[in-house]
Amino acid sequence: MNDIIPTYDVWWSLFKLFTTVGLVIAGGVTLFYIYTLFRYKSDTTPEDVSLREAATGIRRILIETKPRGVTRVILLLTGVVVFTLIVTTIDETIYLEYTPTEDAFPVWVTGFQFGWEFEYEVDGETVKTVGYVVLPADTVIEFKVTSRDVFHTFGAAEFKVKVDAIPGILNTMWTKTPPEPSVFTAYCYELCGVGHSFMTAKVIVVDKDEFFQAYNAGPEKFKAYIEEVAAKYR
Ligand SMILES: [Cu+2]
Repeated sequence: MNDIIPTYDVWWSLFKLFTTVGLVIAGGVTLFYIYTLFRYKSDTTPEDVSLREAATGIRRILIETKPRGVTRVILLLTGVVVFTLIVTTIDETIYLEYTPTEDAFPVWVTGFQFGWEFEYEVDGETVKTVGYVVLPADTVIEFKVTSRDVFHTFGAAEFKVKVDAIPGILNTMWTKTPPEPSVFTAYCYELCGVGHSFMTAKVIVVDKDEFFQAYNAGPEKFKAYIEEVAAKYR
């Protein structure tokens, strides 16, 4: 399970790739623009050409000019850049879509107007929390997400992934929790009514050993443990 790249690392690698390519191209285009401003500065005064003639001229150039020389190179470069970005993104998207291990820890999530309910399966019994979820650190989690009323979207900025919560449909989303205990907030990412902005849930990431010790002690002990943890953050 340790060789699994967390969803937030995948996101950052894509972010850096797109930002770098974007900045390089923006820099090149800006320099080229400044160069052409001076290089092809017109000697004629604006009064020489009427607006109507100028418009016709530009349209004619766009229609009649066949790509050649520098234009071809630019088109080829654009093609290469776009193709590379598409290929990289498909690769990463498939990775994010696919749950990387069957050992992922399952948590059921139900959205409602306006909050989140979480369910754990402990020894065949269901342990429920509302408004918060306690998760083990450094663990692959599989969220099984649905809704009991309207469309919502479950996610947290720290995970860098989100998934639709739709009544009657069980969507899944995987993520890997941070290596150290931490607390952050999950949000609803789809406008779902007047209370949408307040539709949050506290995500409490705790020590992995401590979590599984409580989890393996059975439903009663586990429920007491997560309630005790949550009480610290009220
Ligand atoms: Cu919502």
